[in-house]
Amino acid sequence: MNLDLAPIAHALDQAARNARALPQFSRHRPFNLEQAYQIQRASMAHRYADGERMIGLKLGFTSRAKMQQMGVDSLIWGWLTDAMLEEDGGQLNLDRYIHPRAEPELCFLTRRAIDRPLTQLEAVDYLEAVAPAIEIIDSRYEAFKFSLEDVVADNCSSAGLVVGPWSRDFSTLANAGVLMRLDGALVEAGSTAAILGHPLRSLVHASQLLARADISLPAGSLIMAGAATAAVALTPGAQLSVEINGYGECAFTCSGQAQGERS
Ligand code: OOG
Ligand code: MG
Repeated sequence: MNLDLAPIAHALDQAARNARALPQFSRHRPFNLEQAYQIQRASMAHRYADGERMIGLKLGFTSRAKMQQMGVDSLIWGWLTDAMLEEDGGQLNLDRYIHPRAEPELCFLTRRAIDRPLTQLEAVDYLEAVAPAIEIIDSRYEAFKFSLEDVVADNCSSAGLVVGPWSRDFSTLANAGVLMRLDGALVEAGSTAAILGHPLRSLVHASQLLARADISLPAGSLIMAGAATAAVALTPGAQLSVEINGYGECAFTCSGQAQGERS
């Protein structure tokens, strides 16, 4: 990695820890996509050095709804750590976030190590279970605005995740209804088919990305497939739930207050 990319990784790590927004790097210190993934890895290395444990990975921009909302049109991937896990049915403390948003996802639990590119037919054999999930994204950039390279460097806005009940039934995964409610009112509705046409394709893409990066993902890892709909902003006291038809629901209630963009 170029020496001058290390300070960017450090700045992103600090921004995430302290919940302080940063100006986009692409404005004054542009870097390419390959460098963005190097920055992402270097910034994650700071967290591992501080005792956080890698628990899996997430894909982003696997649905048109998300690409349109954020104005980015390429699939991206980042890392999940144990510190990001939030309790299903619990309180989500907004204090440690900048401008958090929630989005409805499916979470896969792997049964075998993923160490080569998989086909869609093989993918299900690598799964132990699937669960309805909520991803909490919190871009470290001001106004939640970024280029593709910026967001990749920022570990794809990963900040938190809530995982609902596990199921071993993969038979209706292809086209299950997705409902997201805020304070009981429906705010987003869609289908798991919005995730690359079939959520198992997220697993296929993950296996290809891992193979290209020469990384083996251990059995027992989580893979967040990417949001099926646009994300919604979280406000103090909000109750957020996601229901995936046939797979049940997961939910949380917000406590505290997000940091906002004070400098
Ligand atoms: C980037 C992360 C995108 C998804 O599920 O599509 C993502 C962002 O929107 O800030 O997690
Ligand atoms: Mg997501």
